[in-house]
Amino acid sequence: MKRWTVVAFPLFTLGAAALVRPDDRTPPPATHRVRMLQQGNQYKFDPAGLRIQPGDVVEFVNVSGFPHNVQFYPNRIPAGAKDVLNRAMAQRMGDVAGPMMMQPNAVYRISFAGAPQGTYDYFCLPHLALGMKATLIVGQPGGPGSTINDGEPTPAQVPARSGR
Ligand SMILES: [Cu+2]
Repeated sequence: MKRWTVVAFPLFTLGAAALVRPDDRTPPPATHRVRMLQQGNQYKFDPAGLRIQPGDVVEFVNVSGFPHNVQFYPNRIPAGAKDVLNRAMAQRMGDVAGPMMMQPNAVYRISFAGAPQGTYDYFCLPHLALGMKATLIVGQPGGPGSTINDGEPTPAQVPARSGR
């Protein structure tokens, strides 16, 4: 009887785990990190090209050369993305514009839950003229951000899997 109990418990546990996630083709949300930094006289997002899956979270970390912010181009994000971003972005300065980050190692977190798939171009306002620009692809690239490019990575330059 004792031996039966020892064997049965792990089997039952495996069965329960399988029931919790019946469809394992849908990956759980992942959290990605993008560092905002200064290297010499260059200011950049690292990685400047990031591909995530719908529902994932991106954490922007204030590493050096700040203040930085995360600001999307309203005309270079997928249709329907503006309202989702405005809800997802805390302490905005304006439309799809994150706050100035002043503190070292501060983290600005954006959840892309409910965000449409496509190409999201963004920049750092204080360092826009210095080329601090980036591209985020949610799912598959698409929308105006895929065709308008002025210095940030093109969709073809964004690794298919990055930042996990
Ligand atoms: Cu910056």
